[in-house]
Amino acid sequence: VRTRDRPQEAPSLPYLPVLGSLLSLRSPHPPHVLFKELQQKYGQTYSLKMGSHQVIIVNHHAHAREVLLKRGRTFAGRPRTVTTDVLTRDGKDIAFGDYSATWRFHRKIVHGALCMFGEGSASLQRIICTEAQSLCSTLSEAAATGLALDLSPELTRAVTNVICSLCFNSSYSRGDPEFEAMLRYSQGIVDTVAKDSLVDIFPWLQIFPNKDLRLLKQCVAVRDQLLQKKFEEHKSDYSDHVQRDLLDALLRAKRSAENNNTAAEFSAEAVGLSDDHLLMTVGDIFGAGVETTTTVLKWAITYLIHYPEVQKQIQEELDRKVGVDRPPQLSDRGSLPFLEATIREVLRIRPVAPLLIPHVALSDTSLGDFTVRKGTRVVINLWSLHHDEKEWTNPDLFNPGRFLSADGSSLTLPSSSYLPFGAGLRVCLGEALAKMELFLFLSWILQRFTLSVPPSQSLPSLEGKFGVVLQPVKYAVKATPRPGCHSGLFPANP
Ligand code: HEM
Ligand code: PLO
Repeated sequence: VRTRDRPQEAPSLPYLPVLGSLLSLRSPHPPHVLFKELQQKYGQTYSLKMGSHQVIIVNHHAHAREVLLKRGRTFAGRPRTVTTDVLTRDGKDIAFGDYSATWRFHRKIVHGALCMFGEGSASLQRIICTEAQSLCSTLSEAAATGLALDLSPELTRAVTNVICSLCFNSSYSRGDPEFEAMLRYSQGIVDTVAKDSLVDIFPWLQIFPNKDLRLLKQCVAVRDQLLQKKFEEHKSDYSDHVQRDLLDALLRAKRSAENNNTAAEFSAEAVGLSDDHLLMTVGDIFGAGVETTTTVLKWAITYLIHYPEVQKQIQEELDRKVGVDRPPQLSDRGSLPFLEATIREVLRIRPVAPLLIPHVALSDTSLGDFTVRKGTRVVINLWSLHHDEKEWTNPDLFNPGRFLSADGSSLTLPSSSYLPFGAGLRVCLGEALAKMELFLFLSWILQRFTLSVPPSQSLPSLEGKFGVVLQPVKYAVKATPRPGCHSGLFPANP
């Protein structure tokens, strides 16, 4: 027997019983950076143990594509962890729920509901532009008083109101106590859920007092109360004839399952339309809808402050193609390649989910030449893909031009080592929505303002804080109105 025909195990980090590879994972760097560095010693694809769980780390796009696309179905599972079980009532949601008929069904309902607001109808554009208008008014007020402003709550409210319209047909005004509570609980969840915390490695540790787990449970309780309230309101004025939002779409699916199938095995419960499932799905979309897009907007602004020449180039493109007499609209997307390239570059250099969400092998399989046993967790290190020196020149340099043709007139994809939204069966459900929001919010802001930090303040850190999403740090931004652009110049809606 020739050795190279024998199935191989992926190279493994050392591990101990119970502890797994924990001792090799102690590092001052966040996990995505450490996993990128470990390639030098173990190769692009290697394995390690988290407690008793076998984990494969993938750092190259060829293997990433094999996991997500070629063997997408085999790798479509999700692990159960202590923290995500707390958040999702044991995986009754889409993102952290295992591969199942229920998961597929919920994805379909959400997809349908998002399409209802889709690009075809003008309604999504109208919702986003209303929020962009309100955001710009806040920036104007701050500018008039000469104040620098922490943009984070303002951007979060704008983005929250878009997803709130889609999920619950409602929105928040500035200072709304429910919104303030949402900001607090959501940050608590981002800081603790799926964190590389010991509870996820040693489930038995949850019997010991654990500060993070306690905080997570408190925050989830507050979130659940909010979701429950929206749910009760929707149930009480639900009608089969109007579908106002995602929650109505979910309620309609539940009613129709209940009406059509009286047999127990087809009950709403059995097909995954229990109240818990509905709440967790809408909780996912609400949570994902807020935290991801807000984070990208914050990164975009942070980079534009660091690279004023990029900001200026976007503004010149806007002046040329849109002018100052009307606000930008989705139909301008094709004529603003430099802005689109900047959005792509932000998503490359600071991926929202640098390790995606872990996948799980649903049966014995392989990855390249390596054997993979059923139940193995697979972590795609998007950070490595997006910072691969063989694929990107100066990967740590922020350079939107890399996504443009030589004459700058059209968009390109210079490398296939780029998957900001994942791919395959588990691809992000909100990609189209997120791209519309990023385009409209950034174009509205940059048409009217130049962003900088006050002279007394140093530039914001580009390092970011690793959690379930990679967030930039907090800092105050000075928005200077651009000559010729007044926030009240044109009506909110194109
Ligand atoms: C999953 C990125 C915005 C809903 C994901 C994944 C990534 C991602 C990398 C994981 C894919 C995997 O595990 O293989 C992003 C980025 C966004 C964004 C970069 C913003 C720029 C949104 C928005 C929504 C959303 C606005 C809601 C409408 C979801 C859901 C999943 C997901 C539900 C789980 C899919 C599943 O497991 O089946 N996203 N996302 N995302 N995203 Fe997004
Ligand atoms: C964000 C905090 C919310 O309070 C709850 C929530 C729900 C869905 C999660 C989201 C959080 C973080 C980003 C996630 C999203 C599902 C898909 C998305 C993980 C935890 C990404 C980027 O994969």
